[in-house]
Amino acid sequence: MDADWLEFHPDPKKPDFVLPPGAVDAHCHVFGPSPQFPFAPERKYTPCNAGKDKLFELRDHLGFTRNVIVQATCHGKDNSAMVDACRAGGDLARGVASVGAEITRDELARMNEAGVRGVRFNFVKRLVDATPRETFIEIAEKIQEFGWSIVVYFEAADLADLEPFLKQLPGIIVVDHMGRPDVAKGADHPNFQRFIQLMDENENIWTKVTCPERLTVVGEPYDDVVPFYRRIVDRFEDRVLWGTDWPHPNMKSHMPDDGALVDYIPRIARTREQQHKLLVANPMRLYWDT
Ligand code: 0GY
Repeated sequence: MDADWLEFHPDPKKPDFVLPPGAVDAHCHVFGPSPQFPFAPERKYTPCNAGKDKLFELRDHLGFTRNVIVQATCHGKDNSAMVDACRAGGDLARGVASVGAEITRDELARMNEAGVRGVRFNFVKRLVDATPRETFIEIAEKIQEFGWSIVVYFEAADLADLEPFLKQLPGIIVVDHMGRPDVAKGADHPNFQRFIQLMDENENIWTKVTCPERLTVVGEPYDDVVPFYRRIVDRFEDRVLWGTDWPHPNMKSHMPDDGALVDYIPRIARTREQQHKLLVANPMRLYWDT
């Protein structure tokens, strides 16, 4: 692994917040383990191993029932580790893949049968080399017959440029980590207001209210990110998802305790109804009822 790589928390606390029955960790990854699942030659980072057994152990420890395993860029378009984890998880796991335009219908069908229900389009320059938008459109068209959704990862400064493209995409679009707002600028900043407006005007756009540990400027317990999540959850409670982001790729400042992250949930989804939608109803509708 990279010399400055931070490994996931070895001993997360048991959360005080009791998750509702059937709760879904809708944003997590597996890394390897290599050499069984080698990392991609074109990767931008080399992580520690963090395989499915560890992920499922964490799921049970925290009190989740299900996982949505999102392909991590360190595995490029080789989805084997993620698909293997989905197969091992059975009906308790779903996946989101990274694919190229050359993907065939048979390959998509095989992944669908393993539990994959979406693709991820990544625009974060430190993670991937750029993909032409026409390629993403081609992929988006190919997945329609399977009813899959699309996860999009970008940073706040890129939203204005990406908006026309996002509006062009068919089906449900899920924006990772609220489009990574610049928390130092505050929730009233035009960039975050633009993101809210995008969700207001496009009912097919969902978001993950995830990763306070990445977005915070002041650090734990991430008080500065709370207003951002509340604005989104209060306004779009039927279009939000939550996940741990385990094993937390590329964290440099600190490694969060996953149990403490679960304890953060009632700060951002404040009623039992919001919590149920965020953790159960919404992810089930998107990833299991299709
Ligand atoms: C995340 C965030 C990151 C990495 C990846 O696939 C990935 O490598 O998603 C990041 O470095 O911000 O959502 O896990």
